[in-house]
Amino acid sequence: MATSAKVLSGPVAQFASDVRTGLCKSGQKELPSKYLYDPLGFALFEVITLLPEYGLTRADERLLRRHAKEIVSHLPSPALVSELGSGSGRKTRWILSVLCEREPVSYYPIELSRAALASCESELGDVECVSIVGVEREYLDGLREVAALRADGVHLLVLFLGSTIGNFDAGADARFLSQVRSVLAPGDSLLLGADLLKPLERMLQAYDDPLGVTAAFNLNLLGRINRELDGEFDLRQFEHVARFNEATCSIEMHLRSKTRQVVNIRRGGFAVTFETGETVWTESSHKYTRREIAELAVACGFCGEAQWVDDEWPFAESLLLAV
Ligand code: AVJ
Repeated sequence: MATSAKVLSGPVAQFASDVRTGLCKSGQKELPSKYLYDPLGFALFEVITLLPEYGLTRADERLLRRHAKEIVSHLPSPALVSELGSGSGRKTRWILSVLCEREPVSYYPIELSRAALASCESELGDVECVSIVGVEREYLDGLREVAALRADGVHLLVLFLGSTIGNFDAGADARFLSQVRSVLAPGDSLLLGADLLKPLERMLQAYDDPLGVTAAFNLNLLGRINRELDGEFDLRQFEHVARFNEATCSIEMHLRSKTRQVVNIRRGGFAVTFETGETVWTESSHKYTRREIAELAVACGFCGEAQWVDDEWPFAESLLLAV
């Protein structure tokens, strides 16, 4: 009789396979940043957005609040709204409530994090005339699903806020935006939030805050492996590192092994050796220039309709039209 090995399926199997691929690579070990957002990671990210050193989310929200009327004035009516990675949904309130002054709005947040979808539904549930339909899918799959629901003559507005675009590897941001474009019809719009290049110290502080919240957010990825894959990481044997990569113009987060250690990931059926000082790269956050955003848009089949930049924290909100 065969021994009954535990068979993994669905999202846990995918997680196990991505962790194995990333940690068993020769050279720089890595883990995909999308896995930072389990319920604990999502809650820690929400705290990050409150940190004085991390101005990104507040700048994004300020721009949307201050310019919601003007942004909406560029959009044809009726419009359907979808958001790639809604997070808590707090920033989106301003656009939705202005749109609602014209017509009832359907809003489709697309999120892999169930905790984020639940938060979004309760955060925005009180905005009158908005019906919220959460889509628990990868961004592009979700967007194709939403686009297929759209009736003739309805404008599609896609929100991609918070500089999540910056988390793609170099070149992958353009590939992703081109794929988004291919789901849209000419005249549809994309509101893109992107964090801008700023003085080095300011960028580093934002990703290595003195309270250690970002460190906890980063280390939680190992905690998640322990919880979901029965891993045996001792979180105290790793430390958070934030550094600026000049070549890619990105802040990178890494987890550095304090000692030489072998870690067993039991449900994955493998073990990983870490050398003293070796790091696992967990996130890149690219910092854009305004010119770069404009060029990216054109290369991906959009034209720039308007752009707003925050004066306290360099961050740009760009309204792009599909051509
Ligand atoms: C909001 C996903 C873009 O890269 O700034 C915050 C997440 N990472 N602190 C970012 C994050 C570390 C973040 N995004």
